[in-house]
Amino acid sequence: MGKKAVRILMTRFGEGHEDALLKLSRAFSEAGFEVIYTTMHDPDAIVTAALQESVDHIGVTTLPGARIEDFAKLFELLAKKDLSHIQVSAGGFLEEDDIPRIKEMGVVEFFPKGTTFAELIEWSKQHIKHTD
Ligand code: B12
Repeated sequence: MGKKAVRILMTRFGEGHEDALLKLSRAFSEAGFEVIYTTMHDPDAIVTAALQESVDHIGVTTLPGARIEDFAKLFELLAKKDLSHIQVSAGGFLEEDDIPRIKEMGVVEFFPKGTTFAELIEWSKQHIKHTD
């Protein structure tokens, strides 16, 4: 009681596939997280939203066809705005070789297609924490 919910910004790289974003947002919300949902997909806009909303975590879906450069830009902007404490997780569809690359950049975990919502929520409850 009285404990502030952990805030997650749910977003995407690329256009379309809003349904997945909505389903994910709903699952996180039902699991007790406070979800800020945005369909913006530009790293600049995402970092601005993360700052304004004081989020603890950013979840990115790559289903719409994310580019590896988007992740590089996201981490560059987070560092520039002193927001490197915000962790980033991602999931969806990505070339196998790109998964270790985004993890090197700073993505804490990547959830490929086939991950169940139960697995996702279990991981999130253990790993997504308050940053303040
Ligand atoms: C539904 C769907 C559509 C619908 C979208 C409807 C809508 N309004 O959202 C429609 C038919 C419109 C569509 C269109 C297109 N689609 Co489509 N679509 C799909 C489909 C069948 C399901 C996606 C979905 O909603 N999944 C529901 C989510 C919740 O489940 P999930 O994918 O299993 O995700 C799990 C994990 O990956 C993980 N996860 C996913 N994201 C995230 C994010 C975070 C933060 C976390 C923690 C976890 C996580 O959690 C989920 C649960 O465990 C997939 C194929 C498939 N079977 O997956 C293709 C797919 C995503 N589409 C694809 C493509 C190519 C397209 C089109 C470009 C096709 C075309 N040539 O026109 C267009 C693009 C449209 C656009 N730009 O607007 C490709 C994407 C390839 C890529 N990214 O490089 C896919 C993979 C199909 C394929 N195998 O080629 N599509």
